[in-house]
Amino acid sequence: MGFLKWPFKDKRNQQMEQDLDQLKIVPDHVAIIMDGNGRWANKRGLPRFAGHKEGMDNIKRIVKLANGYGIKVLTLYAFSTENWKRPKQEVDYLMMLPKEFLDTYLPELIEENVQIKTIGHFEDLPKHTKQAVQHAIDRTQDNTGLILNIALNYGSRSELVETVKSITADVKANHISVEDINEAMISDRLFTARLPEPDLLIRTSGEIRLSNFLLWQLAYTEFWFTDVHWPAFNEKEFKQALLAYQQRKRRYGGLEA
Ligand code: V0D
Repeated sequence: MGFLKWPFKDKRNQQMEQDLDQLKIVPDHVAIIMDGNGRWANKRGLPRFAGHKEGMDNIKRIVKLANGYGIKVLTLYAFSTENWKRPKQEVDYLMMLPKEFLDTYLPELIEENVQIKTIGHFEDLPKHTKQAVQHAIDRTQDNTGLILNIALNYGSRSELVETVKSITADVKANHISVEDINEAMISDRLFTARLPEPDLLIRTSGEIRLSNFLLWQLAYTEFWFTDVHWPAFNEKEFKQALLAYQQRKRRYGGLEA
């Protein structure tokens, strides 16, 4: 396989492929802020929805790669609690994407043994969106491959507010005392309970911020930022992020904090 291609590959590229062939250190959980769909479209003179559609199709490609690398959980920030402030027609379009994605790709995801989950305020989504997503959750609940965890109507601060309310209610009802409150209790009441914490966070499209995504859960996570817009984030970009992750972990050696 190598001999046909090698004269055309530069050294750095070859090294990268070798490192990945011997990929020993793969993150269990990768979280991605899929930014830049609108900008990707603008740059091409296309309407924003065309960027969202291409971003949607890219999810399927990245899921397949992640599954192949042995990643166990892929958490994708698809819709934040802030996104309701966008123009109504854009929100309406976005809310059709889960059904469109699942109508197109659910059979393949089932074939690939993917399990679909969500985090976020699910109840406040439109009924048609909830129905399509709930069907996919039910249909894949016994799958044992990659967990595709989609953040839908997710906001980290409101998640923490709900957690504080839930713990306070248990204190008030004398189910627990203030002294019982600890980090594990908080983690167990977040949307991400029973999932490992993300090992690697990727944000596409150049912004260097968290935008209210997984604030508690990212405390020890490695970050990877790229200028590439989400619809253009491909196998090469993904490998680059995973390689950087592996190199950082190797450098820590046994000195993991
Ligand atoms: C738009 C780029 C797939 C980010 C990707 C409602 C913004 C495309 C889903 C999806 C969105 C959701 C649930 C599910 C399966 C797929 C999706 C939204 C936006 C928000 F079970 N793409 N996608 N959901 N975009």
